[in-house]
Amino acid sequence: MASSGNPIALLKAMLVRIPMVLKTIFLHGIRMSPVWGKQDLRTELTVAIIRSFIDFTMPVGKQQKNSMRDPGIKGPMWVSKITLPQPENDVQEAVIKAIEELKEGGETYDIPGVGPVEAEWTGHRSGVDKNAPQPDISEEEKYRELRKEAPADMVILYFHGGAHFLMDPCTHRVPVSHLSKLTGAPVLSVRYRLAPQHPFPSAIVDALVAYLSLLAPPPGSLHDCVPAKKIVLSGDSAGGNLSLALLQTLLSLRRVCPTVRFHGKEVPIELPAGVATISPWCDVTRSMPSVVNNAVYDYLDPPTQKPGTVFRPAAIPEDNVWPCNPPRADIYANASALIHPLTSPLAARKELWKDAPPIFITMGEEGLTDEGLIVARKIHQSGGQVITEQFEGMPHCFGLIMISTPAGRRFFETLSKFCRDAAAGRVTPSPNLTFIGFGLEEIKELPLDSVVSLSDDEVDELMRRTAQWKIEGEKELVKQWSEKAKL
Ligand SMILES: *[C@@H]1O[C@H](CO)[C@@H](O)[C@H](O)[C@H]1NC(C)=O
Ligand SMILES: *[C@@H]1O[C@H](CO)[C@@H](O)[C@H](O)[C@H]1NC(C)=O
Ligand SMILES: *[C@H]1O[C@@H](CO)[C@H](O)[C@@H](O)[C@@H]1NC(C)=O
Repeated sequence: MASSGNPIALLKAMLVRIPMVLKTIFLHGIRMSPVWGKQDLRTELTVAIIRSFIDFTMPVGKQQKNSMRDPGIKGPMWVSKITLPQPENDVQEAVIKAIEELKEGGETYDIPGVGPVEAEWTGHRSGVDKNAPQPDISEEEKYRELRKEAPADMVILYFHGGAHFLMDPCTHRVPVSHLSKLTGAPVLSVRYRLAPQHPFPSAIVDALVAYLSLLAPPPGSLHDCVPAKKIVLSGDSAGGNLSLALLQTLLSLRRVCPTVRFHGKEVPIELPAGVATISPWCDVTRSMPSVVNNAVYDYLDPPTQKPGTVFRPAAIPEDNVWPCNPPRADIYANASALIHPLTSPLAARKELWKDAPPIFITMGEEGLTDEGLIVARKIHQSGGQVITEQFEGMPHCFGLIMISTPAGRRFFETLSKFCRDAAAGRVTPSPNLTFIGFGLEEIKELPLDSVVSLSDDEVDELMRRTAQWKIEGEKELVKQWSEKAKL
């Protein structure tokens, strides 16, 4: 997000933000801030600063590159970089079978291909200060050291967030190693393919390769075989979305393709112990009211246009990444696939959640709140097992960013407890949302059945309306594009 790695640019970036910071402090001080009573000064400043760095007007390739800057590996973490070797095409075939089984009609998508998948085993390293360099040992030796400090028999398979086109495992090492510390589990953090270069369903293929690699380690793996009942899927934002999409893929494969050929073995598709999602992005169409209503607490702004107007592509300077050929209305998927259940978990029919393992959903009072609550309600009403938690006034993924604040500590406590309980088969699902008030002072239990006023049908209608609007918009884009190509 920062503008550049060089010190002059960094200084400049700080200087231009001084007036904004002072204004925030001043308004907070005189209790005139719009979030007074729901955010403390630190949270409010964090939101304002992150918001000021988000710049969706840069060319997409540049946004992507900036967001993936590697901060290096230092301090209290072990990171062992691996490449999961390319399996047979059967993994791709399996994902396509799942998509076809779940689809409604005319969804189109690119055939993703299957390749090797890079990932990072991530764990906590004790007894070193925050700038300690990683020792100069092999990746294998790092893995051994990591396992000494993360000896649990469970594994967390982690998918980073970033709207499906930004960020990288390298940007999530701090919170991910913290999660490992609290659970005693090694975390495999996956470098899945990103849009727009690799749209839906490439990321799902990579996620499935990573999952199968845990169940049936390919030759040369550092790890031993991990039983499905000891794997917890986890992810934030788009990564939460991806972990739910992987779960839906597995659930649907159990119906249509119960074993997948993987590095010469027929691997039975078994379900993970649980899925722990952090501010999950469940509605790629971004049609729920909280996207607008909670914008004041969040650094993610609402979409700039909505159905009813003429669709216009975002005003982003072109580069070799975006717009793509043929053009799409959406970075992640063809417009026709936007409300496929594997794109938008929110679109998944209720009965699709019935056989799911326990699911944990934690969020703030943010743009994505409604979609998280609606998915939780669907899972609960379908007879599935869910634990849902919301923090008043907190922005998107606050826990990962503000680890050492009281809210961040409370966030990690329940997240890590869920992961441990899931792997031990002892999750107690709840029909209630646990609502944690500002300052952690008041904690309320609210029935999931009534935390969102929109009915499932109204949700469906909103999503369909946006998707239809983007489908029309995309048709127009493709038409202009092919006319231009003829000239
Ligand atoms: C995942 O993210 C995509 C793209 O942003 C979104 O369309 C989709 O709804 C999300 N899926 C889930 C399961 O949340
Ligand atoms: C759910 O919340 C209601 C009150 O809103 C409470 O009476 C009930 O005990 C709660 N149930 C659980 C399992 O926490
Ligand atoms: C998205 O799907 C692929 C594969 O079916 C097509 O080749 C593309 O033309 C399509 N894109 C659009 C904008 O429809």
